[in-house]
Amino acid sequence: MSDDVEIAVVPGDGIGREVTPATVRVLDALDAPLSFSEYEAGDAVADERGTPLPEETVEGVDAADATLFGAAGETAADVILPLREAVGSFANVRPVKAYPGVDALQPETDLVFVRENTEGVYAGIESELAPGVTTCTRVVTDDASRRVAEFAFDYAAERDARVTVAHKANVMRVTDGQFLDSVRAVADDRGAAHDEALMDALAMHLVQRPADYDVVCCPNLAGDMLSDLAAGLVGGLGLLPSANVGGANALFEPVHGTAPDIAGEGVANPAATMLSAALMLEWLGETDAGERVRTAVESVLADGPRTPDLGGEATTADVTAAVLERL
Ligand code: GGG
Repeated sequence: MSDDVEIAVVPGDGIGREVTPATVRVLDALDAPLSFSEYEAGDAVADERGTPLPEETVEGVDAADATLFGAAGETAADVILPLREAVGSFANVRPVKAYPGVDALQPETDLVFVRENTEGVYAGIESELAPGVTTCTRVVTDDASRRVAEFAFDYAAERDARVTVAHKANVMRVTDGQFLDSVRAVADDRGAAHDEALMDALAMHLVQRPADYDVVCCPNLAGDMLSDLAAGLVGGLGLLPSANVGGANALFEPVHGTAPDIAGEGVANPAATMLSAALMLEWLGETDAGERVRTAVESVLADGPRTPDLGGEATTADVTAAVLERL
């Protein structure tokens, strides 16, 4: 591994403060020349300093080779969205996979959501027109839609997989219509086959037959919701990593949030963050190191200690110790 790979670590709030340090311990144990700088973001720093995203955090993320992020709570819109923008990400990649040994509603699930990461209703262009009357502006552009579609088709081609585009263009004719037209144009340019699915029906089909899907290209908010739904097929959000990619820099984070119901108890499942770190290592070109982390996590999921979300009684520290042993 090349020298001085600088990782910005932003634990955020809630269980982000438990699973992120656990993951840094695993990265440290790889004995690779990674260096870590920790930065604050989220609800706690907002209370202390009046801003959820201090300037030095954005500068640190900007300067780092990659960022490992934990979780954001009430201030998510002021933290995750600007950080994703800071790394220039336009695609949020969320693999959803059933792991051997983990109870899953749908054990054959193995798919990846590629979520548009910059626009749509998720951009939060909202206002109150008058008391009790609110509005949200949804911007969907051909450029951003084609850009994420190109990414999804490239991603699928590398894996010999098929793209399904999720949309609701029969109702959201202009905005989802634009997204769908842009994805179709990319598919046409490439001569690539793809499937199209109305996102409400897709939600049902994902539950019934997830094996029908490989790479699901989604508008921003739909990608957030459908990936959480799919987490329920494989054992929960404690297992879903994500990569915010597309730019010169990238940010990796578990799909889950701060989990206030268990925060502080030391029982959060660190697997999603560790698997996010594996994606980060691969993105950095350190495929062997990434594979070591993923294999160790999968081995622990198969027959090691389990946190309560997976039906066990182990703590975050127990799972981390087991991953370290199997690295
Ligand atoms: N680790 C990601 C996190 O904090 N998730 C909570 C959340 O609100 N996520 C929304 C999103 O991923 O856009």
